[in-house]
Amino acid sequence: MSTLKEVLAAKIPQMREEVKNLLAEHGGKTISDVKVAQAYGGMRGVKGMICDTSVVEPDKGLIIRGRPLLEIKHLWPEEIFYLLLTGEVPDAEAKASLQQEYDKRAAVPDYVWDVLYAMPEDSHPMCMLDTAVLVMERESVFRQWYDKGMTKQEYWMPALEDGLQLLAKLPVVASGVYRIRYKKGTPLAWTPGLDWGANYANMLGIPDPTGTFAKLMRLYLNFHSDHEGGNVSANTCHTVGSALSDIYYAVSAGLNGLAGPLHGLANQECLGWILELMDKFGGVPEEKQLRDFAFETLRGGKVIPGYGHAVLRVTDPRYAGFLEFGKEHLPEDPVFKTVARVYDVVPKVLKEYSEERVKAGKAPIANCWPNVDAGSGSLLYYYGLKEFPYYTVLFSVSRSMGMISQLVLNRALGTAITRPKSVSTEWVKKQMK
Ligand code: AMX
Repeated sequence: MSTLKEVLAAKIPQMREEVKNLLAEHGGKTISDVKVAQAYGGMRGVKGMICDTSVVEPDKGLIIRGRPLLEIKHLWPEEIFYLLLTGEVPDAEAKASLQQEYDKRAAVPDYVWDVLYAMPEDSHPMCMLDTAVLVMERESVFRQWYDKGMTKQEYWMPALEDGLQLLAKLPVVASGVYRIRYKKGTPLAWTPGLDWGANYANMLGIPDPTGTFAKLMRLYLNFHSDHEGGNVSANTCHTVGSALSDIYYAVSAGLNGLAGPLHGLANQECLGWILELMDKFGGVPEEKQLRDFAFETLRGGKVIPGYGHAVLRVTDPRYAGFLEFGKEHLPEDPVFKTVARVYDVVPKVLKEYSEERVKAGKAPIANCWPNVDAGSGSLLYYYGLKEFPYYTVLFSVSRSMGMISQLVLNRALGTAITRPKSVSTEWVKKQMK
């Protein structure tokens, strides 16, 4: 049976050869032009980096290694990580082997708990998670190998080891953050032989007599694993990693980006908005009440969390997958029913509001459909995970798979340090004359 490292070692020479030939033959050709509005607008749509783990099609959503997400929603997180890295779904043996790799690496150093316990009681769970990842930097095998001296060809090997170490520890640390921050008791230990998703569910300490919460966790960890290379967290992780900073530095930096309200933090805001709505109307609101509440939010200068996307122009398949899970497992739950009703009303409200904006000379809302964050919170809430500032931590554990696989592949390909050219407003003005 081959380990993940052996499978990658066999594939990497071919990947390198492919890129070398592509560059030799087409290196001088253009793949993107940049408009002034894009330079001022977050580089939206500028094709300026490579990511082979996944793509996001505006009309289809996430496609991991050529497989549309809803076709692979049954895969467990271990299988997704293997797929992201190698392009192949592992067979049962390879999956079990990866689970054993995690078993060997899941112990968390004591100093991590000391640091977490020393943090102020009102620290945001994301700040606690990012700090824990960063403080483990001293464990980096990449840094040890680098300090001793290694060839560029070898970079990916200690990077993979760091990645496996971090992935194995993340559910332990993240569940520990939950238990410390919300005073649920001391952190719980990893159970050898149990899969990554069920282990995380188990260590949170949420009662799960039917195993459905563990099922939701596997789905959640699958759905959030990757979203190509340009989003804030992946792009930040890539940029920091491109300086040969190790995986602990790079992933912690990426997660700091995920902690922003326009990115990963939106999922905590979504449930807050839903509960506020239910509170105002004493339960599941009528469509008219919901419509008024949505307009009130927009006219108050706020965004409707969970709706809109930088790339997607359709309902996010991840939202669709969560909606399907909710319909199967908790169809009568009032919070879930409210989420489903929001989906019937808010896209129309956003379209109307967008037309008003355009009349007032503002940019339209490019996408009025729900993104991943619009529904997941209601499912977590139902199973008893009610502390919604924690939700971005779950997102982080999952997204680390994408960031780590992208980083290992970039080490294998020897991707250059990131250094786009910035220009000044003066320069732009001169060009336009
Ligand atoms: N409610 C109100 N206004 C919205 C909106 C929403 N849900 N989505 C977009 N808009 C507004 C923008 O704020 C922007 O207004 P401005 O010109 O006055 O600043 C205008 O529409 C144009 O924006 P856009 O081109 O449609 O979107 P974008 O690529 O600039 O931003 C995103 C994308 C996700 C940040 C934005 O849609 C948003 O703020 N959504 C709500 C927050 C959210 O759900 N974030 C989660 C994203 C997914 C994730 O990373 N987890």
